[in-house]
Amino acid sequence: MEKSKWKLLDKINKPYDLKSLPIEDLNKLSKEIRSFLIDKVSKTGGHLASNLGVVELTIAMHSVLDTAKDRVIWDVGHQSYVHKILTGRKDKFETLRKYEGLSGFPKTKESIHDAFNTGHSSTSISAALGLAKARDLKKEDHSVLAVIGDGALTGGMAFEALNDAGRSPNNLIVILNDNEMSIDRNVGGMSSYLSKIRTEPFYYKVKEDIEIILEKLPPSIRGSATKAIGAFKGGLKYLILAGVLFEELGFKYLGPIDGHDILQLKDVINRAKSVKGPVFIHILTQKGKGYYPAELRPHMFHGVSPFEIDSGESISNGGETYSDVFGKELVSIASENIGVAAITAAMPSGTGLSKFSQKYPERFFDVGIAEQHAVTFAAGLSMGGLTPVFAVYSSFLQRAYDQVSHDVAVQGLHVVFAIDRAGVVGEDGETHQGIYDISFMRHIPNMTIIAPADYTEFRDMMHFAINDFKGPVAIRYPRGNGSQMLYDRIPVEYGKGVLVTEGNDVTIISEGPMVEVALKVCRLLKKYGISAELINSRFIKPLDEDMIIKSATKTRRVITLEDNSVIGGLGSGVAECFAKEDIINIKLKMLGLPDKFVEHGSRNQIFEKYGLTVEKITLETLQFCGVTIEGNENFLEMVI
Ligand SMILES: Cc1ncc(C[n+]2csc(CCOP(=O)(O)OP(=O)(O)O)c2C)c(N)n1
Repeated sequence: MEKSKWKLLDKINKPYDLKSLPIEDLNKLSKEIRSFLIDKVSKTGGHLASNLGVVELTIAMHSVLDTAKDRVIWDVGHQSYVHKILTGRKDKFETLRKYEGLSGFPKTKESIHDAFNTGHSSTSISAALGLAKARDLKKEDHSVLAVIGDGALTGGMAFEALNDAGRSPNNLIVILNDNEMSIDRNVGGMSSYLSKIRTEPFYYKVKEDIEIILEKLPPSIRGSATKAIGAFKGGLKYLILAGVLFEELGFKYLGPIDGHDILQLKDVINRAKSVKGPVFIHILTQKGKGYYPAELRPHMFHGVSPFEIDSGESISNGGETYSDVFGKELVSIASENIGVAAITAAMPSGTGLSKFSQKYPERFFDVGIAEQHAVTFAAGLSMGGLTPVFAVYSSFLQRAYDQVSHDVAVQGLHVVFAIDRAGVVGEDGETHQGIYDISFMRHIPNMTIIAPADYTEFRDMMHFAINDFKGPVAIRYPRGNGSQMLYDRIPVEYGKGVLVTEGNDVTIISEGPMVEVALKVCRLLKKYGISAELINSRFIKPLDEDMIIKSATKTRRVITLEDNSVIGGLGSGVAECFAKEDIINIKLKMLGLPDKFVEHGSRNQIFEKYGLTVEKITLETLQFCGVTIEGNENFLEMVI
């Protein structure tokens, strides 16, 4: 058997094993954990840089807490790998983010050490306050901590929670992990404020010194001295600034602390545990620490696919993605249309907007992790005469449902929602699936929703949505790659679908990337003597009802195929159309994602599980058309 490289780590099977380790060993352990993380994540892919930055913090927390009882909420949760390693899950690390393997985020179902599921940003302080209130009402006795990054602190929910928690009497510890980075460089006034504190780190020291002096004074004069110095400290904090904002909100501010010094971290967490009421610990860390390529380019190692350890280079060259096509085309459109503005909520590289940000910095807006603000801000830009394009991942747009409806759609404003990562996302799993956007956008009055089947259609749709159309419009497109062109180019026309293939036995109505799948299904069906009519809906709202009804009344059998939840999706739209037009005697089958939170795994595995592969859809369609096949399990071999 190969000898393990991680001698100390091998002995850590539960957090308790840390308690007896001297500081030298804890420091050695942090090195081993970094090497373990780099080794494993280079194979599985995942969130590397953020985890490298919290190694000492996580070791310190587990040295002074008992997370089987004490509750720690990791904001976003992408930085919880070290926590997973130290809480008995290191042997399963090869399965990280894989189908039926460890999740890349905290999951209460996975371990008693995971206190609350996370995935979307800025929820930790709210959840922690809830847990602290519940603890106190039930007269229980344990600590509650929220660990939040400076990026996540830009989200509105974090401010709402600080505002509420600060005036609460409940013991609660918020640890701000400040590495000056969101995925890309952090932005905004709060970020500048934190930078100022970074450069003036002596306030904590001064406060500490005063407290030590007070403790040493004889009891007879301690009271009046404390009062006098309290007034002085009040002035001092304004003078020196550090943490005054958090103190004014009602927190006791401790910091800034070197987030890579385990002894200091243990000390400050222990101190915070003894404070009554809410405490705010501000620690300074380096994202990507200990792995040179990640230190150099932390944004590239925020979320990575498998990579070569020596060079840091990605192993797979994924080719051009939908986000790449979007980014390039937007730059091109903006060169002619000077009213186009691009908005991101802290994801310039992920959404493909980096080039736009360099070329048109005055028309580019990174608003922080603030999807709600981004949408209403876009509404303002639109009202002011610009054409805003908000590029956002499908699952994060969920945050801004009310703003889409109340601020954009009610006023019929021309805002373009570029919904990236729509459909099944894969390894990030249930919190990140983009399988609900059709459902939560479709019923909003005034909203138009389109989805391209290939890159050519995507570019044409972007021109349509930005230059030709006026009103709220969403273009949804998937993660990863697509095809350049599936069929001859047909201009995009409002409300018009495309009849891709003609047939008589069954109508397949599909959207976005599922059109390519459906095309393959149609070819297979032909081998079984079934002639299928394929409609690319293009417009999910409004549907091309004329085309759909004409085809359905011919074939009398309709299958809808989408990479959205079947509830409220394209299929629902088709069913509503039949109901509205009083079309009867049509068999309708809806294929898509089920009514559940879809787990993590590769996209192919998820499609396989939920019956959305070419083979499974073909089989389903054959049965739907009354064609029975002997020995279904050998179907794949039979058709190839
Ligand atoms: C609502 C929402 N929007 C966007 C994201 C994508 N996202 C994941 S982590 C991250 C940056 C977090 O930065 P920070 O909190 O500072 O943590 P760090 O990775 O720097 O440790 C972003 C934007 C998300 N998870 N949730």
